[in-house]
Amino acid sequence: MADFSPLPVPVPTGLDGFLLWPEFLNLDQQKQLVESVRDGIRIAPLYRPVTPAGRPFSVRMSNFGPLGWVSDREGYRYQPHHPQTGHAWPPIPDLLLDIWKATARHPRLPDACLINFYDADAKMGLHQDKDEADFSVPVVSVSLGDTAVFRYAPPEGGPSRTVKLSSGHVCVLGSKARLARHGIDRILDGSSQLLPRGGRINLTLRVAR
Ligand SMILES: O=C(O)CCC(=O)C(=O)O
Repeated sequence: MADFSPLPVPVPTGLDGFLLWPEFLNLDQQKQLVESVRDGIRIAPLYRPVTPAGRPFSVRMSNFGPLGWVSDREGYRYQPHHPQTGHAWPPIPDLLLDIWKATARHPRLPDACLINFYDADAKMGLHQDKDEADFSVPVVSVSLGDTAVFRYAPPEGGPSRTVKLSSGHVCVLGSKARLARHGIDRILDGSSQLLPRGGRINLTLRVAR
């Protein structure tokens, strides 16, 4: 089990069930995850999915795990293979499983980890994570590289707020916030030196089935 001590205290987010740990990961752990992502995308290359309406995402994606989240003209779903290569996704790195155990505190382990890569212009519209079978299991999200402006709003709607997610931040959407609306307004280009060519990696761990 990776050492996350001293375990930081989550900061207030104003939304019940949305937990945010700034700088949860030290620099070595962040670099280790970047290496794991590099290894992963050698097996399962980043690609640009399209929405069911045929619009390309600005984010490029890949996955770790027995299941990976994909989007195409057929809709949103989880599947065991990369849509372009047809090969299985690489396994979820142990460090990510340790982060899950330390933050989600749920008896089930994730079976899917979406890799989102944002370049300086990429963003993600407000949405809910609803393609999973059991909404009682939280979602855990890890940020690496350039800082993102993360927008969130209660599941039932109402005013949204923003918070900056910097490299090493970890957040959990669970209980009343499991179906929170959330997205990425923008990337603060050049805000981190972690990725030599800039950009942001987000790793979102979920139990899909
Ligand atoms: O990049 C992020 O922090 C959010 C990613 C996200 O909302 C998703 O993959 O559903």
